[in-house]
Amino acid sequence: MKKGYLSPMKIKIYTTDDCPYCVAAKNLLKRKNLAFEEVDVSADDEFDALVKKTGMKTVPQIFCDEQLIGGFQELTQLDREGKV
Ligand SMILES: N[C@@H](CCC(=O)N[C@@H](CS)C(=O)NCC(=O)O)C(=O)O
Repeated sequence: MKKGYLSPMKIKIYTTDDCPYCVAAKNLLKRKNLAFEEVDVSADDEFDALVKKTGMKTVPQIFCDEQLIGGFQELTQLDREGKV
């Protein structure tokens, strides 16, 4: 991945309320001036549907151009590598 890799991509972040990692991920994206769409999956059935789709059991779940890149930790790692 090259620098600024995420900027031309469509970023979608699945969140729940009361989720500090979600807030942190959104803050990082905002700091980088990256536009994103937030999908709140606080409702149990919505969260369960997401887990069924991705196999990932935590939020946030961050997609770039429909591809799951991971959660806050993975986003932070990309940032550390200068790729966000
Ligand atoms: N390693 C994950 C941790 C995310 C995480 O623990 N999120 C919490 C909400 S803030 C969660 O989904 N907890 C539910 C669980 O662990 O089952 C990341 O960096 O995104």
